[in-house]
Amino acid sequence: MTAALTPSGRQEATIVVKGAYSPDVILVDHGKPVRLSFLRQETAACSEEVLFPDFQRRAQLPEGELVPVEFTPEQPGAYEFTCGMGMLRGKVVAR
Ligand SMILES: [Cu+2]
Repeated sequence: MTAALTPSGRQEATIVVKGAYSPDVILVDHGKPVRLSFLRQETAACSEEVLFPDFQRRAQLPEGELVPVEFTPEQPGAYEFTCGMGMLRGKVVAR
């Protein structure tokens, strides 16, 4: 899916975490800030943390809480995010 552009110029999307990331591919424009809000709808320990290694971001995802993760992809490319064990995977594609 394509992230929604807000009036402030930020690109936003909500990602549900339940056995997988949904959506698991988010399209954005490079050079503009991105905010992904994670909503974890399960208690499986696997998904309790999300990592964005390319942006040095990580976040704990308490069940039922909307947790924002912000970064700016300065270059076009595909940037992976995973759970703490690397089992769940998604990516941000910046064009
Ligand atoms: Cu995991």
